[in-house]
Amino acid sequence: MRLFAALVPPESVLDEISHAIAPHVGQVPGLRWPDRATWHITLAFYGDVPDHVLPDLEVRLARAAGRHDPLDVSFSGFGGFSSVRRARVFWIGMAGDPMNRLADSVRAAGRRAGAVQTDEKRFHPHLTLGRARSETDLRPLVESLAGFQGSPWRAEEVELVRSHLGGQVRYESLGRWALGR
Ligand code: 2AM
Repeated sequence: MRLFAALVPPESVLDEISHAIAPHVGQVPGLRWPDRATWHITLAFYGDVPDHVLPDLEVRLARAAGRHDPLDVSFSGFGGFSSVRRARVFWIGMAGDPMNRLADSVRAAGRRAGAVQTDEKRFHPHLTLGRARSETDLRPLVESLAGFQGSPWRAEEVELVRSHLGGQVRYESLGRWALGR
């Protein structure tokens, strides 16, 4: 099964982002806007994991979450991967560098449980808001959203998510573990 670990921001914070991007949704040629119900911040992408790994992964994720305090974070700054000029992914980032240690632990939990690690890119906390099939210049979009600053929120749980690929990607939550307990 295809798995990743994520933080899911509160609805009120997602409302702010929804509101900010609303005038642009559907207006950028080639950019698709995933359904808001799928929005999340990936901490670690595990790729395809054998079913038998799941129980151990859950134990290790619970332990990893327990070792980190809840995180006070906020959304800030829009951008593109691999760059704003040539983007296939449109995202919103986070202020500061607030969750690298947590992401390291969550990634290590997967490695120790035997989850195949396919994501070795440098961790860059973000929430994906749009995807393009070909490289797209998002400078006008990013410029028009400059100045957005999300309200502070507290990340309190790590979520393990299964992604079901298909015409429409669907995410299924397999469990949540509290930070700092
Ligand atoms: P993205 O949003 O930046 O594309 C589920 O696919 C989640 O895992 C997505 O949030 C995705 O990040 C992230 N992810 C990280 N590495 C990935 C990879 N190699 N393939 C697919 N998704 C990946």
